[in-house]
Amino acid sequence: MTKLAIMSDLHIDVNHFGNFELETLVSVLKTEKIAHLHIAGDLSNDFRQITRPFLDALSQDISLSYNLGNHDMLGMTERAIQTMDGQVIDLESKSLVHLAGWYDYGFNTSKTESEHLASKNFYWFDRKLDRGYTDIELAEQSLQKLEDLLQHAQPSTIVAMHFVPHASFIPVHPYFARFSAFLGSPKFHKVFLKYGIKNVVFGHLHHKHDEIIDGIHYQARPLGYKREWQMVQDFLKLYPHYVDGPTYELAKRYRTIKDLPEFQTFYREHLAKEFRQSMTIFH
Ligand SMILES: [Mn+2]
Repeated sequence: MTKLAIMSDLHIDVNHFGNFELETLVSVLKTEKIAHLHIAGDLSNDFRQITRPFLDALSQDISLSYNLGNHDMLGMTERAIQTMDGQVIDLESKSLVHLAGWYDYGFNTSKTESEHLASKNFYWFDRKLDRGYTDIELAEQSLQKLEDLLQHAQPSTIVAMHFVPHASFIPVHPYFARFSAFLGSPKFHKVFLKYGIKNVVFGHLHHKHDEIIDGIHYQARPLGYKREWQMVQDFLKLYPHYVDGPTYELAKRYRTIKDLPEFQTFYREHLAKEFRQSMTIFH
């Protein structure tokens, strides 16, 4: 039996990961007796300079794998992305299939492809990526890759991916609706059904999800940015007088407390818990 933990969206550059964060993560993995850690994308915006040294350090203590997220692809050639994308890992009693995934605008059918592309090129992070194919083509390639990887899948096969595989997880709030086209594709769910997959873990959204759809157990426990962390909410419950303005302004709320000595102490005491809550564990 190989105990597997899946995490995603660590964003170690924005979240300023240093030795304390690395050591705390290793200690949580040891406490939980995790034999293999998989990271389902978005480690940082700089794979070579920031992510690689982190993975090298982490792999001293734990068996490790990862798939790319959109942030990891910044500055990468399409050839490097394709080479790294899509693997099957044998973990004794189960296997892990992992890939990045992509989007085909299928979560927002209210606009044309060219309208979606115009929005993307105006504000979306992925406008900085140079992949050389249309999003529709990239999603098709990813779905084909998934089918190839699932040829020998067992019911015990676990799939990890970065992008969102079902419309059920797409936020309906109007503020988020404009991003929905770039979050994933509903076609991934159909492939999982075709191959009898029972467990899928994804990331990208920075919202936690745990839901069974058509017999497929979908789980997402992304770490996300510090301003989104559970400990920020917990801290503000304990010190409500620091709540300044509407609580949905996450960035402002976090800026108010981040340098307080009380929060610094709270951070060190609660980081292990935050990491533990951001792991999906399979026994
Ligand atoms: Mn992402």
